[in-house]
Amino acid sequence: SAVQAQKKIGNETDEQKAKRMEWWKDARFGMFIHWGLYALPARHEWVKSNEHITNEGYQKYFNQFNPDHFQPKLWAKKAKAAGMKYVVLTTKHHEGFTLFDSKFTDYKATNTLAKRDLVKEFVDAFRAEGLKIGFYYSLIDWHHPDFTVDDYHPLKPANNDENQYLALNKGRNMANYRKYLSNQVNEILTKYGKIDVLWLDFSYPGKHGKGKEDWASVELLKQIRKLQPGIIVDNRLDLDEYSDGADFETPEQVSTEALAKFKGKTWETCQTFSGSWGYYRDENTWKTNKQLLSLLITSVANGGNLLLNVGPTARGEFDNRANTALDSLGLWMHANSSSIYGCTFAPDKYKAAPGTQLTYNKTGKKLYVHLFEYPKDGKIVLDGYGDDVIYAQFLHDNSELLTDKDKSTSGSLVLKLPTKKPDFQIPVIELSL
Ligand code: FUL
Repeated sequence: SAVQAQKKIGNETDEQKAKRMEWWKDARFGMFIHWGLYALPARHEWVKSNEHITNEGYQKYFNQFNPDHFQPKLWAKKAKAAGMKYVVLTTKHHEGFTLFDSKFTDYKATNTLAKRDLVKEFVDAFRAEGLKIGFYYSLIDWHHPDFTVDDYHPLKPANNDENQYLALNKGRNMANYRKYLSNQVNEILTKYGKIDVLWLDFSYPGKHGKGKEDWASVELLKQIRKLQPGIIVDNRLDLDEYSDGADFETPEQVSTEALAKFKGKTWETCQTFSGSWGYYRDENTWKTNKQLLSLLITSVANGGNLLLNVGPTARGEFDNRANTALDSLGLWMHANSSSIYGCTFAPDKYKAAPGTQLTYNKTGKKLYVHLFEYPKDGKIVLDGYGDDVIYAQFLHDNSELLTDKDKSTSGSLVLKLPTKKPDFQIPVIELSL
């Protein structure tokens, strides 16, 4: 098969890998944080590329960066209250600015009005709340003088003019950048204790793209595994031909419908509240609470994780819109998180009734029915579950739900629900098997 034809980088057994991935698969819900200088222009973390801003033009954001309200303890409390079990912070995004104190650049938080290593405080705060720690680190770097000008670079020539590409890339030496990248990955994986996730972003092989040679991906991954043997690494290093080149797939901003095709794989979908990852002041297309819940539940119903992003402001705070969204997720999770943690898709024999989604806890022998649409007739018919279910209750208050065996269809179970919908956006029924 295709998988057998794949190469391997390390020599970890399947059992060892399963053990390493265990906490992550159980966690199901994490927080992504995109924070950098782009929070100042507040119009997308790609602003430098989108608006073709030079290093000189971008310098004003470095000079102005002064996050006087940065209190990562508050972020950590919010994440925990929302039910999130891990966090992934942009230690450096494509703009090249590092939130950590790096020996290999002056373009770092320490040299701004912040005057300190923001990653250090972040790690301490989230660890104290018991969340696992993940670092995002951008392979792309629009600030480094040796990083080749390519399709996405702010200096990308108009009309894709080949001569201009050549002229712009004269004197740029990717080997130097590769060394810089490897040095910084080394820093973030040695200075802050045990790091649980590394989220490298991203490869785009092609004519003016960047692939595994640009990052020395195989060597880099070996270096990472040596420094942090337990770490979980994403799939954006362009190592698809290696069976152990990545620990999880990263479907980005895909629809709930599209999540079904990842069933059976190991994956995490990353999603924004509003479209942009960095703080975007004027973006007004925020997802509703029901859409966010639906992303979470649909992810688990297809055996994956949700990494939900917050883009803090330039002052270092979550804005009101983000706080409100996190608070409502927290309310739902407080009552219903048993249908999320440690859960996955249900065995094939159990089909979701119309208007519902199913998750399953194998060790606890529970099925969870998520009522996306509340039945008007107060009944849910579960075909083929009949003899398996020994008890049914709502999750939010553990109140019993009476059942009937449907005489007309053998093996069907009828759940009798109160006619008034419980006061939860998506109520959950727990079935004990
Ligand atoms: C993408 C990046 O280009 C976006 O800015 C963001 O970080 C997203 C999670 O990954 O590839």
